[in-house]
Amino acid sequence: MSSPEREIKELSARLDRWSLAYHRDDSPLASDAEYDRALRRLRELETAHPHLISRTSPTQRVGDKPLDQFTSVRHTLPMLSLDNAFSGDDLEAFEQRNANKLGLSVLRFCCEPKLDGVAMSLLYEDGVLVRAATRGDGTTGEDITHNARTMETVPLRLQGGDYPTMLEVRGEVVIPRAAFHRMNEKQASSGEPAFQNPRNAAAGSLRQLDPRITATRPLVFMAYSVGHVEGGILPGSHSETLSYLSRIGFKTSKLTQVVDGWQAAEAFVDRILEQRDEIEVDIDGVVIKVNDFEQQLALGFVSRAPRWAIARKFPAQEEVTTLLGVDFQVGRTGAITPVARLQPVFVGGVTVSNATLHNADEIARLDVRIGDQVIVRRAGDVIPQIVKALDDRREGDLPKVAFPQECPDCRDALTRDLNEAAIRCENSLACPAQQKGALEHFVSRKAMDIDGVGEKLLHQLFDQGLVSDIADLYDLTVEQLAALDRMGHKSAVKAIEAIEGSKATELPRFLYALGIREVGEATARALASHFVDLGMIMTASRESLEEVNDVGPVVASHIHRFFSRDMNRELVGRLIDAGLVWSLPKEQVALKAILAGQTWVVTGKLEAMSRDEAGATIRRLGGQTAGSVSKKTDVLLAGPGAGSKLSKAESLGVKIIDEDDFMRLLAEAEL
Ligand code: D41
Repeated sequence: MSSPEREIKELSARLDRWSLAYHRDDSPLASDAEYDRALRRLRELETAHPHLISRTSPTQRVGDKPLDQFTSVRHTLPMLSLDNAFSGDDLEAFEQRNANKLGLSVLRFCCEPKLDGVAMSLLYEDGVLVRAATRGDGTTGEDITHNARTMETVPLRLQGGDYPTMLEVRGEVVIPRAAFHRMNEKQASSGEPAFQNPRNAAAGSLRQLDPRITATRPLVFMAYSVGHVEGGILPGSHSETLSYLSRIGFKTSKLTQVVDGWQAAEAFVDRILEQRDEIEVDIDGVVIKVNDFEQQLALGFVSRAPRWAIARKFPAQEEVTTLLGVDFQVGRTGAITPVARLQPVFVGGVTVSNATLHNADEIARLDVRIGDQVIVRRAGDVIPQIVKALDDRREGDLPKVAFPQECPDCRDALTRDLNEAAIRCENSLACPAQQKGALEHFVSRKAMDIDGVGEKLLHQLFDQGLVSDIADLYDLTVEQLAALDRMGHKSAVKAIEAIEGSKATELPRFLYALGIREVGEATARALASHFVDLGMIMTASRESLEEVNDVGPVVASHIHRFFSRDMNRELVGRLIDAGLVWSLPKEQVALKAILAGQTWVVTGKLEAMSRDEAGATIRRLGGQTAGSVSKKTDVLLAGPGAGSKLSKAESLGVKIIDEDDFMRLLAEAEL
């Protein structure tokens, strides 16, 4: 073998291995830079020696020319559909039916999350991908080989040597929720219409004639079964088949479990349903399959669905309801948010009566009218959204949603910045809604954490003219509070004590509490550790603000503008005069920086301190904290009840410690 040929083979194999570790195992073996460097080297070699380019080379995933049209594909074995179950009772009946036929009493099931995506069939000849097809009507689908080739989770060549000469792998194409949101943000910023949900986005991405478009979409293929097989022997059960598929290079669900009896299957359903919001892809149920292939064969199928499998469906994440009206709320920073008032509807496991309409662009995009039937979606932890107005059901003329011309609270004129979707009230200093918003933010848990001064009390104080800005809080007396409606002497004392107690604080908290636009907790922390001193931040130029981690020109100008207003500088002065102090960051730096250079994530329930306190302690010891586990995480501090972060850390091989370990570490640091 010539030396370029050998190098090409070695590089291809290494890139395949790295790609599998990253995509299938969530456990990278190389940095992005290393991967890119190897891929670049491979491209160089292939450009110099074009006759050595293989169709299965990692470089051959993009660049195909667009098709003129799709061709249809007949599935050798039809792609069956699934019967539905909606309750534990349905599962009991499912088991009884099948157990009776087999002369057994209890069946062994393989349970797997039902991914809410688009089914795809992949055909491998001698281990090489030769064709990809959509499910279509189950008998005939469309050839989408050109698009499937662009997906990193679709192996161009199978791993290992023990595969049949002909192997059809079936599975679901999904888009993880986080990637879906990023994708929609990108669509919006380039003026393209947003996708309704991850499944529609996946379907639309697979249906492209131009594979260069598909290549930009964050599609993931997860295998769930084998179809046509020739010239080879496969394992004897479904669960073993899934392990086999993983071994030859496919991503499969890590949540799959083998159980005995329908009760255990229903318990699995409950567990998955509980984790639903944390699982990174949309799931619309659990598929329960008789695990043994001989039993499957004996059970057979009726019309288009196997008797041996059933989809236990979850409550829908999308429902239809009526738009009753739209309210306009003024946020803390003046942004006007339209909020849809809905006929209450049960969706994603909760009753929803409000949904966000985001902004004026979104209202225009949806072209929604008051009285319309609309599709509401609640998925993950996000605020319910309206994804579509069912205009074909609209009867007669319904009123359009009119965006207000003036602030619904202070009646000031509204403005819209160039390049910004939000329409705002710029009257921040005199708009009651914004003043109240600023007060609520100031006392909130992650800001000054003034327990005992809630929203209701703040509004009362504001409406009575006792408090108009955050510094006024520190002038309040027990007598003033006790004189308010529904306020006893005891709670008045408690509230004043809480206000007093908040005076000893930390600089990052204080900065965050000021409510500067775009300055969240992380930015506040970055500012505090960079500048150490508040005075330095207040007088910093835009350029020096931009030197702080993650502070770009926009955030820098918000900070600069905030502190250039006399009113705000005065406010800070009054707070300091009232006695606000923060532990000197210089002291903090003097703590042993035993965690310097480490990134920690905290999850689960802790006994001795809250997660936020644990995070603050980690940072005081020189460590960094992050909200989610990734390959950059060094340590996961996990208390009881830790969920997806723990399993992610385990799969990535991240060091995991419990609270006892953490307390020992603090003792060593003499904290
Ligand atoms: O996750 C899924 N969406 C999923 C779909 C799954 N995990 N397993 C499935 N198994 C089958 C059989 C039992 C017929 C092999 C399926 C589907 N079918 C399916 N997907 C679309 C229609 C049917």
